[in-house]
Amino acid sequence: MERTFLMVKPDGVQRNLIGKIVTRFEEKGFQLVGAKFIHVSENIAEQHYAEHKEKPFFTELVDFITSGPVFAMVWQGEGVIAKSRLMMGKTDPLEALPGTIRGDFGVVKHKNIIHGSDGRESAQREISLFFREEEIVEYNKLLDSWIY
Ligand code: 3AN
Repeated sequence: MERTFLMVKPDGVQRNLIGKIVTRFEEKGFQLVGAKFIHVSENIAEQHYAEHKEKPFFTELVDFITSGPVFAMVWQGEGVIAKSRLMMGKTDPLEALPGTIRGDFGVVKHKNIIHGSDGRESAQREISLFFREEEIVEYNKLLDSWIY
């Protein structure tokens, strides 16, 4: 089953949005298989945002993601990578549609509430950057038989 890495960023945590965000993915029918509440180190932040190393906002990105605790998660389900990107909305919360997480809760691009992997390769990379194999919980949900 497909998996993705989602993270409520420091602004989402400060604004008490963890519960609302988790609820959206639960209600959609995706399964939470990993979660941790952590302070991201500078080293992990730089690896996480490696693809943006040359961008002018790289330092800002690293400073922001390390500025307070984040809620890191692994979610599982059919099509979870693409669907969670749709549920998050566009990078710029002012362009993100109402009904999406960024569209409903965010205002500016650098404080856009949530991160989600943008493809299979990044999902795998980000999950293994933040989680050890044994921190991912395999379990059957009876509810699944009503979804699939
Ligand atoms: P997404 O998070 O939607 O995948 P990316 O990967 O293009 O977007 O950007 C990573 C993060 O960098 C975004 N979540 C956003 O917080 C930040 N970011 C992107 N573009 C800008 C920008 N022009 N100025 C400041 N921060 C930006």
